[in-house]
Amino acid sequence: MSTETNLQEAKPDSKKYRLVVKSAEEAVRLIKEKLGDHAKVVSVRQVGGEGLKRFISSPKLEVIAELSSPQSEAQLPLPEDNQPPLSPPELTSPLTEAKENHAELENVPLPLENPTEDLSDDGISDLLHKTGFDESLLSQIKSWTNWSEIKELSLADALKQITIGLSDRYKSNTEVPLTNTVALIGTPGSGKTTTLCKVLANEVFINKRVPMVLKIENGVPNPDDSLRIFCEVIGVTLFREANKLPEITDQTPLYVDLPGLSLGSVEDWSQTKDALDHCGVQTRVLVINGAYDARVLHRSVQTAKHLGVTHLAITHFDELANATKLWPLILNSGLTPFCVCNGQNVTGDFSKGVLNQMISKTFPEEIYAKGFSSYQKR
Ligand SMILES: Nc1nc2c(ncn2[C@@H]2O[C@H](COP(=O)(O)OP(=O)(O)OP(=O)(O)O)[C@@H](O)[C@H]2O)c(=O)[nH]1
Ligand SMILES: [Mg+2]
Repeated sequence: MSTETNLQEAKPDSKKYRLVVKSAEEAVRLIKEKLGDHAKVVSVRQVGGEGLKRFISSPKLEVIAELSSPQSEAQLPLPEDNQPPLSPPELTSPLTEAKENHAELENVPLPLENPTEDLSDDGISDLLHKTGFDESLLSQIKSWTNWSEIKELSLADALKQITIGLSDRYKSNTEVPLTNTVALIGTPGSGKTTTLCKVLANEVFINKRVPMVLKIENGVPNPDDSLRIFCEVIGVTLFREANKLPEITDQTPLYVDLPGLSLGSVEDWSQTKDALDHCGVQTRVLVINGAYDARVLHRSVQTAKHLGVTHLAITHFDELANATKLWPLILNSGLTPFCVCNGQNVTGDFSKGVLNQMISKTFPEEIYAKGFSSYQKR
């Protein structure tokens, strides 16, 4: 495969290097050749357009590799061309990154004009309602035993207590452990295949495992050349028949891509359950489009429970201004959060830090920016 490749220092003092390659094989070879055995891949992204369809027309991967040991630094090759150093890739949005760096809730920044001003009556509840906070979440919060205290606090403190309350409830949910057999299930177009590609790229480049993919048709056509080409590019074998699969191990987990299941056809869901039982697939991830109406999402969860679903993946998170409608699903569905997807890029826009992602989209930006005093004057 002939490929235009460049190897450049991503940031002169960071020991990070950027490669643009056409396949995982080429990335592995170049990293080893140019950076040595100590280099590790820190991120991989699709270059040129978004979505699987654009990816297959000209598959290119941008790989950022980092040198971890001082010995290998000494052998560093100089950038091969005269192009200026590149900035590191945007791994996450600045807000998400800021929140991810603020694991301690005490540090959640609340840039209010007057953060110490007290709220009265149900001021906080009205304010949240006005800024589009999900009603069902709001009534859940109002049923918390400490709500009577929260509503007496200043806006900054009230938001902090709500964040703590949500986080505590998230963490107290029992987690279903992941296994080596994972299927992505959901309604048509919910983002299953795109999510699968993101998970696969993460497995290959970051976890250094060798995943396999089984594509099940199950009577419903699941034509998808793009998945086949994506698998080829990142060096993953795609199987179409379960009985041809080699042994599944910790190093060679199995991922299953399925056709979309319509909420109107319960039969499709039960057939899929039989197929997954037959293949011994234990981890069953329901992929939902987070931009859908909450009632539709609730129905998807209820329907998927008949299929023995264990985990929840949320796509189209980038399209949400506020993710509060997703909290009741996350807290009450009994499904373990799996990941959040933030865009069409098939190798990026993916986070396993669901709690941080949710917190970063719980309170609208305007609520931070707005002083409570101006709200009171309305
Ligand atoms: N904005 C945005 N678009 C996404 C995201 N995930 C997937 N998409 C887009 O949603 C569309 C459907 O994605 P697919 O991954 O093909 O969905 P699917 O569930 O596999 O679809 P079927 O196999 O046809 O049921 C594509 O155009 C994707 O690029 C996301 O997180 N954000
Ligand atoms: Mg698909």
